[in-house]
Amino acid sequence: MTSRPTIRPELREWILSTTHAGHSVETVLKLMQETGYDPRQSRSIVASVLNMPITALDVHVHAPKQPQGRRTHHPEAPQVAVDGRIIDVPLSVDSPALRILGNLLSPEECDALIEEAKPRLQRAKTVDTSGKQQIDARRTSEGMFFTIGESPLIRQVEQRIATLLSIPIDHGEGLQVLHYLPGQQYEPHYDWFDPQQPGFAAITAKGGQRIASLVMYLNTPAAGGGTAFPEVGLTVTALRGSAVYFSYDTGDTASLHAGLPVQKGEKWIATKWLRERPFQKSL
Ligand SMILES: O=C(O)CCC(=O)C(=O)O
Repeated sequence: MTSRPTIRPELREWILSTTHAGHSVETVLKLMQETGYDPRQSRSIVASVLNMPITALDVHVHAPKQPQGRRTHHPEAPQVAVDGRIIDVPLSVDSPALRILGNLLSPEECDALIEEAKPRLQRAKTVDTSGKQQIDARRTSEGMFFTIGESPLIRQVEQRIATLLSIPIDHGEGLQVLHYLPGQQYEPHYDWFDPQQPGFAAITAKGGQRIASLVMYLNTPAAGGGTAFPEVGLTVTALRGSAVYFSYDTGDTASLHAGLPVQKGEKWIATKWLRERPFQKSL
């Protein structure tokens, strides 16, 4: 059994504010050693303050620095022809790089995605700090994941996204469909994985970091249910067949977003998260 080190409140505060400001655990340990802490003592203090096992620090300190992988291409023209469809781009934001995409899916594709998803819905989960899926009060919808290329419809949608954003299909996680009823929501969050979390290495071992998200609206809720970007001051209206695409770097706080509570009716979305490296084994 290891005893917990005694930590001065100012040191605890400094470690928390330094890591929350985006500095790595490695930097914190280096700075502590420069001011006289011995390496073992500083490791044990940092692990205790960040509430992580000492061994998890090795993930941060000794992990080989991965070169940044592939990025998505942001649609720039007001209209983009993909797969025989004209996709409208009525609104662009620079930070985060965000595009509203009109007419991305046909009404028939939206309805078919809902029907394929319905029998497999379960309470939606989030990824906890160790990389495990968990029930989370911040996310009260029901959801399910398709596997890549699972059906002709899924293949068609995945190919359209890959062409539109110039990113191979194998960089995508399986399409997730979510269903929200009145009062259900997804509280503000980031889609990128936090490198300070102990589960970061495990979550990103396959595919690397998330680099972009595409939220596609499969129906139009009677009231509420938009996607809010509080740092931008933007709420995207959920309209059947349209989507919001946004891309981000690790630590990009401008990409904070939330699924607002549905006030009346229901809301169906399909979300595609994209990784910097191939995420799928084979297609
Ligand atoms: O429901 C929404 O509008 C947003 C969904 C979302 O943020 C997500 O799935 O990551």
